[in-house]
Amino acid sequence: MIPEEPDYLPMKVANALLADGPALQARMAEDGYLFFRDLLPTRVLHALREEVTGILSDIGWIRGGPERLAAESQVLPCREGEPRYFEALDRIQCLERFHALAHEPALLQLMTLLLGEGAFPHPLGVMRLVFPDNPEVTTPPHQDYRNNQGTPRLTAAWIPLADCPRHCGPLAILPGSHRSGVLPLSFHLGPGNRQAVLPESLMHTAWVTEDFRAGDVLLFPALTVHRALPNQHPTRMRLSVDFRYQPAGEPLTEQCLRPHFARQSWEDIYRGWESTRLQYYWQERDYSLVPWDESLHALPADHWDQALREDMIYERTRQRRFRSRNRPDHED
Ligand SMILES: O=C(O)CCC(=O)C(=O)O
Ligand SMILES: [Fe+2]
Repeated sequence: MIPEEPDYLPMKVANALLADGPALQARMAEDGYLFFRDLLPTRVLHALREEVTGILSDIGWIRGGPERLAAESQVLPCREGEPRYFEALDRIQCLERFHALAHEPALLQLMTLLLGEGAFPHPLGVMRLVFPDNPEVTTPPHQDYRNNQGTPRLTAAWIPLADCPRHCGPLAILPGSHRSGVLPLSFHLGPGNRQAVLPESLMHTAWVTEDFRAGDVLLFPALTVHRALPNQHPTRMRLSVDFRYQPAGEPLTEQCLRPHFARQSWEDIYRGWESTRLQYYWQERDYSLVPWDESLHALPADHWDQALREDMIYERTRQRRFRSRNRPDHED
């Protein structure tokens, strides 16, 4: 079922706090997010988008030629984790520019102010390839803590690779939700297959979002509830990345040191790289390894029936929508 969309308020812009560590920390502690305009150079994002859209047009997902950067989808939408998704993701995962973006000086400086000297990104970086017309699998409300574990001070940076106004499906935040502890889980078809069950106290809090522009960055810690808006653009995919940073000396789980979905080794990924500077950098960093706690990630057993049912409905609905959209008489 596609849930109704809540109303969204604008985010607070944190650029005025940029050089002030204590002020950044205080705002993060208060609101559970920090939103910055124009933090990253657009040429860096553009260069990565060129490479990602090159791969997507190569495998036929989007139109090639002069319109390639617009990432206009021309195939049946799919979702993270399906075999077809990995045709794209396995190749994108090897891009040096993708992993290098987590180490952009402006991001590292900001994370050092916020999390302290020695803060570092996990090598696990996530590329999101979000189709239009695929609302059932829009990222649901969730906290990252259950998926990553380790330190709750783990802080995500969400970065679109081009302008991402509201109708293109950017991220939204539930301000103050980081103070509600680790919330229960229920099944959802979207990325991670899990959503947070919100307590009554958060039901009436207003969500915040923005018309994101290329260069904007959103930060939030592992207990903040966040979600995506559905991508309602008629044709364009939403392409974004998210990286996670942690303070020096705190715990992390082994999976955060592997590539997303762990389908390749770092050796495979590094094969075509020009520089070795960012390879295996975390081995010199200060952290402790803690075991993965499956109970933090487990769904209630009876949710799997619902999962199967929703999956079947999704399969039929997306096919039907795609066929009707691509009828010769369809106008949009
Ligand atoms: O981009 C999305 O849809 C999800 C992003 C997300 O959940 C995150 O960055 O933690
Ligand atoms: Fe998340």
